[in-house]
Amino acid sequence: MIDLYYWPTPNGWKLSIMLEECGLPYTLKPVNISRGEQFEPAFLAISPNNRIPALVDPAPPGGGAALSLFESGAMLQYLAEKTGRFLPADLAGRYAVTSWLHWQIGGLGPMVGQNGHFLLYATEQVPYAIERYAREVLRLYGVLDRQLAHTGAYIAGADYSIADIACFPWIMTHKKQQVPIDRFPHVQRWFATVRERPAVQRGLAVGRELGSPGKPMDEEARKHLFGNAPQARA
Ligand SMILES: N[C@@H](CCC(=O)N[C@@H](CS)C(=O)NCC(=O)O)C(=O)O
Repeated sequence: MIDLYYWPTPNGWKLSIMLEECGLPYTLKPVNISRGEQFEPAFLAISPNNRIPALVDPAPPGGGAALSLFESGAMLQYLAEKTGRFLPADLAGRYAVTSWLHWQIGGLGPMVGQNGHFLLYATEQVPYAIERYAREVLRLYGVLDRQLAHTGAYIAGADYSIADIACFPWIMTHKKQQVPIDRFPHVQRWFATVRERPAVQRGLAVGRELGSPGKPMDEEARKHLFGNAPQARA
């Protein structure tokens, strides 16, 4: 059975949602990133970048040794290939999904992450950084809105795909991130549709009891997450 190394965060939810969508059984391996467990050697052997999610599949297609993966985009692609779901078989369709998947990994995720950092967690207010990331997040929402206006359905076309699964948890943070989603009607429509999916609801509920939604971040979590932990300095 697949082991999912996980904490209930936007990047973690991508994988809990995907596994629920595919109906694949998995064992949850919580990695408490607020307590520094992402720096433990056993976890680093699976995820050298000290980030969740990661997974180990003891039975990869075609046989062979257990496969260990990090980076959510690679993991989504792997599970899509393993199950034949949420990634079109035709070349053009597959690369439309791949392009939007990479757009999420290289653009939407990091920019929304930095926006949240400077808006909500930085110890000092840095207006230049706040404005820079807020503008970039609005630009990215605009890009997604135009794409969804064009497809009229899901991000990479008529069918729900791993591009939708990757983007959804980051758009879900729009209120906290102070993004006026009503300025992006196609994103709003898509978001409401994806949120209704039972597997998305199940994926978001995975490990809900582990997190502390709504609670302010404590000092120890700040140390581990914002680079002041000894392990991060080493
Ligand atoms: N590009 C990575 C990003 C993963 C990531 O940033 N994960 C965060 C949680 S959402 C994490 O593990 N943070 C731990 C840390 O910053 O030490 C992916 O897509 O898997």
